[in-house]
Amino acid sequence: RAAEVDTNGYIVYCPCMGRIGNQMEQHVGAFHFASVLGRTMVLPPVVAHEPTSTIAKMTAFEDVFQLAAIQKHFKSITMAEFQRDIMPRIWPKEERKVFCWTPRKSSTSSDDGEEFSCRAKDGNPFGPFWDHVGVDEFDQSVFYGQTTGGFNVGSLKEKEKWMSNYPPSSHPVLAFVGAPASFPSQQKHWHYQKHFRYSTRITSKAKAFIENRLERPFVGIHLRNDVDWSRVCEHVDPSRNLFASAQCLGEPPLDVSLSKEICAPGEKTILDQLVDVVGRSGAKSVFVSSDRDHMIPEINEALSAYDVKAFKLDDNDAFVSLAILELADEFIGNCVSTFSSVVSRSRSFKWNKPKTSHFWGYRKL
Ligand code: GFB
Repeated sequence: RAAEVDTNGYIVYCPCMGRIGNQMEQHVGAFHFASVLGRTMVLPPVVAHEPTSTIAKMTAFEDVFQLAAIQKHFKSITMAEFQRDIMPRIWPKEERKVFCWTPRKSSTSSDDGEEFSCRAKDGNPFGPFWDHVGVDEFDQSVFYGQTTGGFNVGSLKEKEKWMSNYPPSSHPVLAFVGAPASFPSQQKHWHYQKHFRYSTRITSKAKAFIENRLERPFVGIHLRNDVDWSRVCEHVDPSRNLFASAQCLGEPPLDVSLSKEICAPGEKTILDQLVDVVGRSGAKSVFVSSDRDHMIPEINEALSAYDVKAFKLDDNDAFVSLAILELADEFIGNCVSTFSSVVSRSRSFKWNKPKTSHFWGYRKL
């Protein structure tokens, strides 16, 4: 059955910045924005950057998340339905505007003639994303930063600006070059994470791994230790949040300083803290998720007195890892990493009884 047109309009955006964690940080704000404006969200694909390809890979939203759980709370439509049923009716080729905060400079040319454009299709993943949506080109760029004060539609005034500047009657589709949301996410939007439930494929793999390989209670840990991460941690400033660090430090002014040890914990910090959590929780196994070094031998050695062993996935599937970590009895994550923040938000908001999270190198005062 063809989807009906929503006369309140649609929002479509490219999750063009960062990977899974970065994208989720922005989704929680963007879904809030769509709700406040009363528009239907076109469910964005997960954009992945694979080392073997120069073109980003798009995975349909509904292959990763449960549609029913999202649609129970948000007016939303799959990208496929939007393309098939909505685009031809309300968003014809010659009327496609694209929204960005300010004009974007070309990354490849110094062509001044085109300076005032969103350059929505310029570069990867921008070009591949709009190709995926089925947009060959946009007819006009709209710089909403000049007119609306942003996508912080917390106040009625901001909402009214959006409604009066871009009413659904003349702007049925608000298409954004990047997520209409702040990065990192705002604490007041974290609860939206509960509606992002993993698809049956992912959940059943996670549950099977827990059942077959782990013994409860188990501690799930996230070790973010690939080489790109040490470069991030060079930017640690003790008095400021970095990426997702509000998940442990809260909003400024910070009570505890951000440190290199919180961002890139050393082996001693990791093993001492893990032994402590295992000891206090009576855990019987450990699940390790990592982008590089899972430290399985080191962990097994450190936990030998407890007769507790560490396990990792055979295929290192990132979404299955996230699904296992949110189900863990205890979780120790990286406070700065947005990959860890997906887990901590899920643990806080997805379950009837909230699950707490610990962070490497960080102790609550
Ligand atoms: O998710 P993400 O934006 O979080 O990017 P950070 C990290 C990516 O690394 C994930 C992989 O999306 C995964 O592809 N990764 C990290 C993992 N941890 C794991 C893991 O435990 N298991 C698996 N399978 N994969 C920042 C980004 O990463 O890193 C910034 O936010 C920037 O955009 C910076 O790229 C260097 O916040 O951790």
